[in-house]
Amino acid sequence: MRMIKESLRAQRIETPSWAYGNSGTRFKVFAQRGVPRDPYEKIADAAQVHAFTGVAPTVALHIPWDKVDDYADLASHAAGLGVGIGAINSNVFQDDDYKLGSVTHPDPKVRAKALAHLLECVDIMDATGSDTLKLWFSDGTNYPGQDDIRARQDRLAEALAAVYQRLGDDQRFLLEYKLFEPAFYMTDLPDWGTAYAHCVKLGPKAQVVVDTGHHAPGTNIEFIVAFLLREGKLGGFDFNSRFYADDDLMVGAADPFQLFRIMYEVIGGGGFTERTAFMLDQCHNIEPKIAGQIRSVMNVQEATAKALLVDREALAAAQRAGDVLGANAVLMDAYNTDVRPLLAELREESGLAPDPMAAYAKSGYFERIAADRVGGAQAGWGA
Ligand code: LRH
Ligand code: MN
Repeated sequence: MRMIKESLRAQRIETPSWAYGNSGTRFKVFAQRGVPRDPYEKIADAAQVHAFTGVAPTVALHIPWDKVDDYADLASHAAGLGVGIGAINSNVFQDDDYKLGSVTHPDPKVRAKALAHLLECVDIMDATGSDTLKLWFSDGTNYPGQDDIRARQDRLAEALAAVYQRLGDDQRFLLEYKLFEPAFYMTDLPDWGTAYAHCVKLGPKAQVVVDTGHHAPGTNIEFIVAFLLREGKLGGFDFNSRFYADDDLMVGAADPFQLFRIMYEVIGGGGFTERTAFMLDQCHNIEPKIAGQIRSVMNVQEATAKALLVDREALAAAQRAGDVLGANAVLMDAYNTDVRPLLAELREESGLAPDPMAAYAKSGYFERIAADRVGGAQAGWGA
């Protein structure tokens, strides 16, 4: 049990700055009281999640949603609150010029504009001390014949090579794939295989990020995780959950068993290290945002604790013996174990309240920001 506790104490989950801002769907973005108006306030909210969970010490930024005049100052603001700047996320999906694509656009001028933004994000990494760039492209087409699939792959490869070239020795980029949306016929980076192939060609500083909401229904995501780990190409996760499409709901909310199976493969594949970026990528469209992040971090902790409890010797023996039911039972025993008392004990041993949700609610932080943050423009996706 001591080993399991040590592993859980060493867990690191990164929260996304945009989860603290307003978000919604094409139908409606419901504003909430107390929402941050700038990246400084977003980071203050993220610091609360770390203060009550102890395992969320970094915040991912999204550019230009988190554009500031002085990124070094933002990083020291974060440090002053006990958190650090994590992955820098590029955004080449909201500018009118990118209607037909960004780095894959038929027009070389538009491609150059998109590349310039990606390189600017590396400059921001230098300024914030971040070592990870996360690249997601909304690029795709809506109708067959709209553009040449192969030519777009050539353009994508060219841009990725230019970004790869610019990376510093201790920097890397994580390439994110997504099956569809906003494109509805063809997405230029639709699946793990396409992302993997581009990353293998580029080299060790290019890895794949698995967003758990970006697959076709029924996809065995833990297989992808096991395969990418075997290849040394799993850079990290964008954790969230979904019932239908890219719903960006709280991780583990829609399918806690899937999250358990994913963490089981991460641990078994040697991926439970600080080199794997465990990031949340969620939108709290209707629920309180800071509490939603705390709940999400706890969901990852619970899935991880259960995965760490798997009796791997017994499992390997049952697998060797071809004992199908026996093997499945070993895994289900761990999954059906209530790990909440273990995590509560671990928090108390770390000087934290056993129940972060209750402690945060009692802290009065939300009431304070709801009262203070009046006026100004609430942060959002700025679309
Ligand atoms: C795209 C995505 C990507 C982010 C955005 C906020 O769906 O998952 O990771 O840039 O959400
Ligand atoms: Mn994502």
